[in-house]
Amino acid sequence: MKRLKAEFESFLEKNKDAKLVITGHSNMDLDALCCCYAMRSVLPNAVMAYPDKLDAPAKAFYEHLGMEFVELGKLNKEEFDGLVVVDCSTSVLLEEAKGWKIKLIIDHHHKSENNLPAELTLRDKDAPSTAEMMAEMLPAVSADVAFVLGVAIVSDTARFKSARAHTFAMLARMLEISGKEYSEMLGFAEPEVDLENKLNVLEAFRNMRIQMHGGYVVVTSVVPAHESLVSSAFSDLADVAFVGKWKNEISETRISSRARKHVKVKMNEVMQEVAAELGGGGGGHAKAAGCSAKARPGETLDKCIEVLIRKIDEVEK
Ligand SMILES: [Mn+2]
Repeated sequence: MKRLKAEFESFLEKNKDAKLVITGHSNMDLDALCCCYAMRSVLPNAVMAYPDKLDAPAKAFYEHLGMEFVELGKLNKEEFDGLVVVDCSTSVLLEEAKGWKIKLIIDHHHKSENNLPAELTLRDKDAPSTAEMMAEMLPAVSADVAFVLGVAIVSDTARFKSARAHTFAMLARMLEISGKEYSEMLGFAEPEVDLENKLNVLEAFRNMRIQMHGGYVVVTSVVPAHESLVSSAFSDLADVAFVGKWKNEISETRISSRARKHVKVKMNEVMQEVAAELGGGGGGHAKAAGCSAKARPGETLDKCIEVLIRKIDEVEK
């Protein structure tokens, strides 16, 4: 971490006046959004941009704070010195980075085969959020930056499920600097799901298939939208969840997968193999991962189960 902090500081030294664009992964979550915001605090000439859209909690927080982002695809690359990417280092989740010179990536995801090339990549795959890295690395943290980083830490650890001692130390510091209560951060980190989405998730429960493999309860479902919200909801009880959505525009399936903490198989490895076999990209974390596949959702979910069973056997041996 000391090395990352020093490299970040020397990057800032060289680029503090640069005209950069700060962005995160597609369907930005709170970690990506808040890290863009925190990054902007040390790159005053930078513009913040989203590649496509924000997920529901990120959108609500964005609107609450009145943040100003532009659409990445609408910017003219010639007018900027390059791109800074937070919370993402794979081209699968940032196709819009194509043609941009990437000056800096800060990420806590594993390096994938579709790794984005950057002049400097600061990666800590043991960090449960990019926000935790930012909280440590920023030379100075203002009250409003501390507040957004605190919200992102609570959100991206799924309320501390993936936390480590350092997470609590950083959160305590963010609470102190921001002067806010934990309950206020939690309110933005885990906002109430709106009525339409609640109905969507409950509908997915109705269409869910339940199987047993290696002593694990494994569930699958095909949904029209919100696959990650659905797979999170499933994994409140199911040991492993795979949820698929068909993307008609690009003729591919998106899978969101989750595993409960006692599951020994790593979901990012399952997702990578599924993607490799069906033509797509995959990655993420051990307990929460995703992939794309050039196959219909039913076939893709079958492949997920096949790879999972294989991985369970490998782990048993
Ligand atoms: Mn993250």
